[in-house]
Amino acid sequence: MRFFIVYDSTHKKFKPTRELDGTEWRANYDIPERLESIKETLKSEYSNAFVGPMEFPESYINMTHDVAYVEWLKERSENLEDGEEYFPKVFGWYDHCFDNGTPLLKNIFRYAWNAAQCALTGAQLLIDGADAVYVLTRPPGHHASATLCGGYCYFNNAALATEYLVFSDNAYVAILDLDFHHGNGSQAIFYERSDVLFLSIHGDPRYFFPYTGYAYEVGFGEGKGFNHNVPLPSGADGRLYLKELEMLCNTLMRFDPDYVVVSLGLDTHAEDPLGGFELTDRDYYGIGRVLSGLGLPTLIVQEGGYNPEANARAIKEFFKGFLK
Ligand code: SP5
Ligand code: ZN
Repeated sequence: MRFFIVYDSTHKKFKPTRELDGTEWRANYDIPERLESIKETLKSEYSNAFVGPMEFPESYINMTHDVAYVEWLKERSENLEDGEEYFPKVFGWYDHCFDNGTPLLKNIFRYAWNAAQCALTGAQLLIDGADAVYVLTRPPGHHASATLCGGYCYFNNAALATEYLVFSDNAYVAILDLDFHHGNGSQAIFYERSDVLFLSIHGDPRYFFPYTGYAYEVGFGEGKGFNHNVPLPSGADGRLYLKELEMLCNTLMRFDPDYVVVSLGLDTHAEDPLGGFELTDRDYYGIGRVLSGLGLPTLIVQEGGYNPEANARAIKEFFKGFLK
């Protein structure tokens, strides 16, 4: 198995401090430690698999993001003061953001682009013949759409990697989104496309952020039938989750993709502070087994997961299963 882990330490300098949850300010959950704990665990088992990111032209961002959105992000990125946190205006069209948890900081463009380049690197390694690549990066991406940041996401890392595979290799790609939260950005980007299949298991949109991902969202136009949402009730355990995952994987195999891009959130873990599922460490072994059973070149992109210790245990089990 040709397996790589793409990691870059630049993310450690990206430190949002707070977010507005309803009407309360609280500490921002997207902290460097949530990735560093994973890195430490994987370094001890798979240190030879680690590689750094390659460089890509900035224009590649426009494979998924509108020019005006990128310019907006860049302008603030350059003009904010050190330590300043700008919370975009969420209502109307003044800013490009859909929540109050995604502050702009100085150099945010650089951090977001760095994460995206890690994902593009993973895609390139797959094109070059790797069997599997894990992109260990933050900020995450699956909530970001062509024109909006939100949910801690600025550029959609998984969507950019997907577009890169489609354009460079004339490929059909299935995105399997396993973060606790619905990948509303990824869904929106590919909603009218039949060359990219979007599949997602997530918390019930009636109660959980980002309040999208109903089963009736099935795609539009050309893309009708190429979008599958599986919302699960809060408290869903590994038994239910793995059963639903296996069914979704049958749908995936019928699409017969050239590549699979997994948006892997570890916020499905019972000990996660934001997610509402009850998965245990051992369940990630099962998820790893199911994904390796697909037998397809796979790009695994890190998304959420906000308990550093639980993240480390979950990822260890995941790769034990996946690389078995
Ligand atoms: C990538 C990712 O996992 N992003 C998750 C963003 C979650 N944003 C927090 C939403 C907070 C919802 N608060 C509900 C009120 C309950 N007190
Ligand atoms: Zn999440």
